[in-house]
Amino acid sequence: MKRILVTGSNGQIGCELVPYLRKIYGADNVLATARSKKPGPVSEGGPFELLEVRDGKTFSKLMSDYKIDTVIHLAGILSARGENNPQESWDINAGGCFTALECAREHGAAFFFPSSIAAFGPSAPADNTPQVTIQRPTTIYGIAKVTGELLCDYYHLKFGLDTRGLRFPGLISYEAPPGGGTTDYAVHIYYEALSKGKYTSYIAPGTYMDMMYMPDALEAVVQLMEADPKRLENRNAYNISGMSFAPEDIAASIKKLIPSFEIDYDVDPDRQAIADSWPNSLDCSAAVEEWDFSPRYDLDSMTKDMLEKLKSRTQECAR
Ligand code: AKB
Repeated sequence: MKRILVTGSNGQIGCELVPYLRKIYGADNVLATARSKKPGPVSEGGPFELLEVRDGKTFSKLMSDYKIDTVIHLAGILSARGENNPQESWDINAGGCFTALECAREHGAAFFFPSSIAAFGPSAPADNTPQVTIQRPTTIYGIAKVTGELLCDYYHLKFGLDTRGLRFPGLISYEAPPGGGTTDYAVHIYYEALSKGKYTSYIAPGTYMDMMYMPDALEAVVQLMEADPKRLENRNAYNISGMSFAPEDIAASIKKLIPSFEIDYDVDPDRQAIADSWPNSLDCSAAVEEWDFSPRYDLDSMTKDMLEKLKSRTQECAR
């Protein structure tokens, strides 16, 4: 990766990945793109251009203008929001991925695809879900993710494109909140632990999902993109996870540091149905064997860091 274009740069991953990549590869070598310009490090810390991911003409021109050799395609609509407008979700998620792959092919660029635990459905084994298994998701978001994975395989086989991807679990971060996901509760809970001392979970107790702290996710993207291509057997996307927990586990972890913290439940049937269709925990051995995936954070170390970072941000804002 020498000259990188990132789509969806204002999103939960993009707003942290762009500054992270700029630190490693140099600010001028990371072009952030998004549908709108927001003040902050993404648009002000290096080159920024407006880009709607289905606009192949502008996409291709930006790739020429900036001599791009790697596309990190993050733009997309998350799972729960996707169910409110499946047509739009398909159009942006599957259509945007196809356009981005075509531009990468045209310019001979490497391509990163963010798949998800949503690429599995209720018929996949729920525990220790294998890297290669049945993938019949029941959300439009998951269907677009499987499509993206298959397209990555296809472009690699047919055109020799250097495609690489990760099946992201729920990502927990403090820089920008996620929007419209099923795993978002695991971010909101930290904000409300500090602001209200309690949290009402829309996900039921006993619902296990894979999760990961953002610093591990950022490191995984770079590690995978820099991995020796000869070692990579999977060109669609790799299972990755930092931990698997249910709402009562994250509440117990917060309680160790905020003893008065309380959780209760008001389950949202729509998001619960999505969560129930996803794996409880992924088998990440292919990522470990093929590119040395090794996340650093477990639930308690993540909780400690999240609460510290959120607290210091609140104090800074109050000053
Ligand atoms: C979502 O909940 O939609 C995302 C995901 C797991 O892909 N966080």
